[in-house]
Parts: sequence; C-alpha cells; structure tokens
Amino acid sequence: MTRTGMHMLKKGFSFQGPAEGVHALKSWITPEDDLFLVTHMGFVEIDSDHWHLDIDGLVGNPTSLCLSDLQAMPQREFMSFHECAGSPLAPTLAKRRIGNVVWKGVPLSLVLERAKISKQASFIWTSGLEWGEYAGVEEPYQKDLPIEKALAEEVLLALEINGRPLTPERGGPVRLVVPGWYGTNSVKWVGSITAANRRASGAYTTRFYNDPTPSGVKAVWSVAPESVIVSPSPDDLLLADVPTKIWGWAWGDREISTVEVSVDGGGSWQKATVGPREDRSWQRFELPWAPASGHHFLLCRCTNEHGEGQPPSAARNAVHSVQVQVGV
Ligand SMILES: Nc1nc2c(c(=O)[nH]1)N[C@H]1C(S)=C(S)[C@@H](COP(=O)(O)O)O[C@H]1N2
Ligand SMILES: [Mo]
Repeated sequence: MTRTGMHMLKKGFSFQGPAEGVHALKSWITPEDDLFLVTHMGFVEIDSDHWHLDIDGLVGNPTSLCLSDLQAMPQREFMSFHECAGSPLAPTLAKRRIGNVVWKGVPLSLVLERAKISKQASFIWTSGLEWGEYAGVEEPYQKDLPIEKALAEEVLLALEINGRPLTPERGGPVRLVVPGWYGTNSVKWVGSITAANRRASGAYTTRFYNDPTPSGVKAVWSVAPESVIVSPSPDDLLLADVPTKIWGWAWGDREISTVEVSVDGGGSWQKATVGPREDRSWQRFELPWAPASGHHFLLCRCTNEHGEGQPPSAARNAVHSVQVQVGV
C-alpha cells in the first residue's frame, strides 16, 4: 500500500541504541546519536507538503492543519527524559532505553482548543501515519491519553529535538511528546487526533502496553522511579585506593528525592547526592568511592517524593547493577 507523499524507509520492528548501553550516556543532554530509536512497524518518510493533522470526534470545530498552520502557532521548549517501556511482549524485562532531550513544539492543548474540544471528551486518541505488521497485528499505531494529561502544558506536538527538526526516523515532521510518560505514548508521524469519551480500542492500548496487576490491568503511562549507574562501566580500569566516583542518572514522572548506592552487592547502602531537575529531566547522582582491590558489585536504587521506589528484580524499573574489577 502506498499513500500520497509517504513511503516506508524500513519495514518491521526496529531498535537502535548505543552499544555500551547506559554507560554511553555521559552528557546532561543526550545527543541524538546516543538516543535510542524504536519503531514497531517501520520508519516512514513523509513529504512535508503532504503532511496534515486531522482533529475530529468530540469537537465543535473539526479541523485539519497543514505543516505551516502548525508552525505558525505558539511553540515552547520542554526538557524531558525519554524512556522506552521495553517490549510489550515482555513487560517485566528492564531494557533501560533512556535519554534526556529538549523538545520544541506546539502544546497539544492549543490545537485541541482550536478544534473546540467538547466538555464530554475524556480521552484524546492519536494515530501514527505508518502502516505494517507487528506481532501478528496489522493496524495503525493508535494511543490514548486521559484528557487531564492531554491538556497539560508539557504535552507537545513536537517539531524539533535538541534544536533540530525531527528526522523521519525520529517521527518527523511532527510527533506527539508526552513528558513524564513512557515513550510508547509519544506517537511518531502523528496524522490524526480524535477526542472521545472512552479509551481507544486498538491493539496498542488494549493488547499491548497494559501491565497486569492484582487489581486489574494498568496502562503503561506514568514513568516509575528508575536509576542507572553510568560510571564506572564494567570495562573501566580502576585502581585500588585511587579516589573515584560512582555516578549516574535517576528519573521518573515524579521528582526523585533520594538515591542510594551499594558497593557490596546490596549488603549495605549509602546515600548519594542528587542534583536538581529541570522541567521533566533526569537527575544526576554521585557518590565518592575509594575502592579496595578485587571484584565489586555496585547497585543503585532511588525513591521519589511520594516514597515510591524500585523493585529488586522482575520489573522494567528493576534495580540496576554493574560489576567492576579493581586492580592494584
Ligand atoms: N507511530 C509510532 N509512534 C511510536 C512508536 C511506533 O512504533 N509508531 N513507537 C513508540 C515507542 S514504543 C517508543 S519507545 C517511542 C520511541 O521514540 P524514539 O524512536 O524517538 O526514541 O516512540 C513511540 N511512538
Ligand atoms: Mo518503546
């Protein structure tokens, strides 16, 4: 199937990310080259002249915007961590696909206002323009947001990342960005928005991206507290009694208030210092360390301002560990 002004660059599921994993993430703002890239059905290249966004459903003024209409609207920047929830087929596997970037775009709320969204609307559905198959399912990549989040100031129809226009692989010319929520919600190649009074019924909001919990399924929306050790990495050459530091990133939808580090495989924990957050950015933590020679098992764990933390294992935000060898 071909649609006017669009073609698939690469078909099928794809993941790209730095070979060193989280140990590559040394800078506050993640350069695009180090930022993971994910698609379920493939990457689509969309001709800017053909791109348009249709807004319909529970709205008083169904609207269609072309790219220059959107570009003429007020835009804002917002810094945010960007994290993939991992495979929807293995939701308890920690993949630690993460970065911290600056998005720029038009607040979704402005576009919804322009379409005169109805008071009856309680969910906003958005769909990507690509097509193809994922895990035996062949349907558009459609996601939903509860209206309170859809209207929040940080939710953008993004045109730029880190000061540059979105590439086709990044979801350009326009993608949704939902800071604080898992990447799956940030619909790339967005082409339509529907205001509705119920959740969307497609595979990407029912079969995939719903976690089983004792009290029923829970949508993969808000990002749970998580932290990773960036340095040292398992490959680093460390020397006994030479002072170094253990540092990394901690993040979550809610601000992180404490990070603890263990240098003895979880036997004891020490409080790291935790840096500030900007918008919905990640936060840097650091602990000075003068290691003895031998093998060391390092771990980190964080909690947010509500006291929510990280499970030791079997969760996408499970505690991260690094094993290092210290020489004499
Ligand atoms: N249209 C569309 N949007 C999508 C996806 C997709 O497959 N199709 N994948 C989602 C997932 S699972 C993630 S983690 C992010 C990845 O965004 P990135 O490739 O810019 O890092 O896009 C989300 N938006
Ligand atoms: Mo993802």
